[in-house]
Amino acid sequence: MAIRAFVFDLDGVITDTAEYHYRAWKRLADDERIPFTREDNDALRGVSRQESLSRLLKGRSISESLAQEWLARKNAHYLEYINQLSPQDRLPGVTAFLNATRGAGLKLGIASASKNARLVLDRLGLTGRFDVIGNGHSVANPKPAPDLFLWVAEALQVPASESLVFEDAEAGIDAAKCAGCLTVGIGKAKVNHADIYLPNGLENANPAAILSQLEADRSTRG
Ligand code: B16
Ligand code: MG
Repeated sequence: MAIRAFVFDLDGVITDTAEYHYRAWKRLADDERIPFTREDNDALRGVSRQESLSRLLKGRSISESLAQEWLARKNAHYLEYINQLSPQDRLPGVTAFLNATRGAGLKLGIASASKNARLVLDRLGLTGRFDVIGNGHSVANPKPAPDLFLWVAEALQVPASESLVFEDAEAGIDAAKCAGCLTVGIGKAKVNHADIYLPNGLENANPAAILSQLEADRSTRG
């Protein structure tokens, strides 16, 4: 069984928008006098906007209409930041890695929890590089449910078991594994349960070496 598609998470893999999510949540939290730290923000990696608000509230309850107003306000702050993104905000190694992936004849997909994924990719000048873009609008159940990865695999017309997912969040690796995909964990979060772990992201990585490593691991396991 050969890998036929690479599927990339966006925030933390292709670009680092976590800082802008932090600033946007922090502005809302400060205005509403809710404590919110960078560590709190780290726990929101790959987590949907709605679930991020519940975690920020730490058990406190607010009305649905107030929740909607807060979510809209956070997103308005976030849009202010991401409207300033440019191709220079691609993470190191991303451009070369995507070119090499395409050169190797693989399909390319995005599976991001963000409802702003298309806008972010537009700003990075990367929208046209992907065959399929799955985002926060694509499915009802967010990561760690497998739904988004299954949706992207189906849209790519590649079985999930022949897709390799690149993710920086624990919830993302859990979701991809549950969908039956192979996984590459990126960065410092709890992603070392992935099939392959790349602590430094896509910088100096290459698709052929990753595919060889997967093949070698498979032969070792028999
Ligand atoms: P939005 P990813 C995720 O993107 C972020 O990591 C997470 O912090 C954010 O809450 C989520 O998207 C939703 O984003 O508010 O723009 O819809 O890592 O799945 O690409
Ligand atoms: Mg991510």
